[in-house]
Amino acid sequence: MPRGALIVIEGLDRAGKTTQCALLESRLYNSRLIKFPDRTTPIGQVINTYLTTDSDSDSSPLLEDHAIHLLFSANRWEALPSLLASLEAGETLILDRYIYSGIAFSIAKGTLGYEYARAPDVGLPSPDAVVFLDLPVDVAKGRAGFGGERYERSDVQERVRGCFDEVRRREGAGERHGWWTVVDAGQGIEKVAEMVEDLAVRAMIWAKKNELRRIE
Ligand code: Z5A
Ligand code: MG
Repeated sequence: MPRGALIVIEGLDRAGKTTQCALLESRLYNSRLIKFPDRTTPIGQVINTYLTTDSDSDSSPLLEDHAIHLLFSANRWEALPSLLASLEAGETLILDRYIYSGIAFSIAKGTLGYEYARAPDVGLPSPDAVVFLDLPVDVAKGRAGFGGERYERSDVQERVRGCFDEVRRREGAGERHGWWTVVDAGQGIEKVAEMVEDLAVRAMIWAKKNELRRIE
């Protein structure tokens, strides 16, 4: 049986990642959606406390930047057996954020270098397609839910947007031309969904003919 495709949806806050992942899962036969961070595991619960607490306190001391970065990566590694089982069983895996959020959000702090930030994810499965939903921060601010968590501030989001540009330049290049696509997330939900579905179908065709790679 051919392996399943690994499709990653990335983007800034409120770009519509979760909306699009759910739509894609509902439209693709034999697909499975996983969101990172997975806040349900013990590691994920530490991450959740970090994200939902905006300052140092006795009940929740601020985690050092490298330490929280490694926990985000550990949260992906703990999902590895399940990711591989799905792909081997031929399921299309849709990931709502992945290592690229990990790199961009951490390097935006200015305390971690690019190579340090990407190193802990080396060895994880490499996506067959990355769809980056791009949205100006001032548009994202107008969408429901912006502002509730640690990174949901305009200055942070602006820095992260610049860091995602660097991630796209460094990770999206190479011989697999077109595997990283930037989609204008300011369009209507259905319009974006059609583009995402088209990219997903191409990734599924690619995955049938090519072995799964690992992040190198
Ligand atoms: N993080 C990290 O630091 N390191 C890591 O390794 C990883 C993550 C994996 C987790 O956030 C935080 O962790 C995140 C990065 C960091 N911090 N920030 N910022 P999360 O993923 O759990 O965040 P969330 O609460 O799910 O928000 P989100 O993912 O940023 O939003 P979204 O999924 O992109 O958007 P949405 O929920 O689909 O849509 C938002 C609203 O907009 C909703 O009302 C929709 O109906 C509406 N919407 C969606 N699409 C459209 C269009 N096209 N037009 C108009 N309105 C729309
Ligand atoms: Mg989301």
